[in-house]
Amino acid sequence: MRNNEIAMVGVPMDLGADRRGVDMGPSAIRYASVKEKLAGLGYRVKDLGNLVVPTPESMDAGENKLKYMREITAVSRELAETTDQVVQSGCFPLILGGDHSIAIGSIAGVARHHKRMGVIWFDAHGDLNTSKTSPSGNIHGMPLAISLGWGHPDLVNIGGVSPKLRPEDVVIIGARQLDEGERTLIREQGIHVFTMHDIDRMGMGPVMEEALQIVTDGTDGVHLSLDLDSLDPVDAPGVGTPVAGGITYRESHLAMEILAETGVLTSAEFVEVNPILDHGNRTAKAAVALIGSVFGEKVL
Ligand code: 5AB
Ligand code: MN
Ligand code: MN
Ligand code: MN
Repeated sequence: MRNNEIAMVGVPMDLGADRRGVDMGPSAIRYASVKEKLAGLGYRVKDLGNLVVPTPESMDAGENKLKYMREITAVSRELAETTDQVVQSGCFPLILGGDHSIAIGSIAGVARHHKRMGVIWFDAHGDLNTSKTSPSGNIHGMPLAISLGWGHPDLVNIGGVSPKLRPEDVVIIGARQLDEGERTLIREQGIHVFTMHDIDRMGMGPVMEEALQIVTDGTDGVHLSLDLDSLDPVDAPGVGTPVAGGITYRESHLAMEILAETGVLTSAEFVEVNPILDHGNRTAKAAVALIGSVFGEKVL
């Protein structure tokens, strides 16, 4: 990151998920003072505003197995160009979602600047479905598979050649609800997953140390993709697909603080904040607190 500069871009995307409301995530995160938080830490923040995302009510969802694929492809291409330009300009890309399908575009854009990129994926879910395995047809359940090169050709080829990532460079943290097809893929491809069980047994500190070793081994960049549903719904109720028994507020902060200490991150996104389902903007506030920690905020 040159001159401590962060470029922030909002993607009010909800075409990848069943519930409306996650399109307001970027606004909620801004309203929770993300810019002020980062400025207070000494960063220069450029807010590039939001990309334009079509409104679902104004369109037909298209094929039921890949809902709104055409529109998601178009927005993802634009996001790939945006994140690419942000990196080119020497700024750190911070992407605010929006449903998790936006990771397709952000990863495609930043991956152009790395020979091999690691990814840390905080999520209750695997996001490793394809149209064949998806129980919902919702593309927000597919972005990690797509970045790994598995899925519809139009999606995997967004913003450059596929695959963007290798399975051995990816770590999922916080998983507690996987579909059958995702489990098979994880086993067959040897994707590293730290489930809630692993976090309970090992503790978040050791989990992060192992995760960091995996994503930095042989790579020249690390992207953080944090789905707020990785947190326990008590701390992050404003998400479309909550799953009980998640990462605690403290554990999530420890994870971000460890990432900050190592300084390996080259890009980050915070997704799935849904203000309609939230209580008092708690989830967006949690996102901003985590953003503070991952950019180096400390008590002392
Ligand atoms: B999220 C589910 N696996 O594919 C599917 O919030 C849920 O980005 C996906 O992690 C959740 O529909 C997607 C059942
Ligand atoms: Mn997700
Ligand atoms: Mn999720
Ligand atoms: Mn490796």
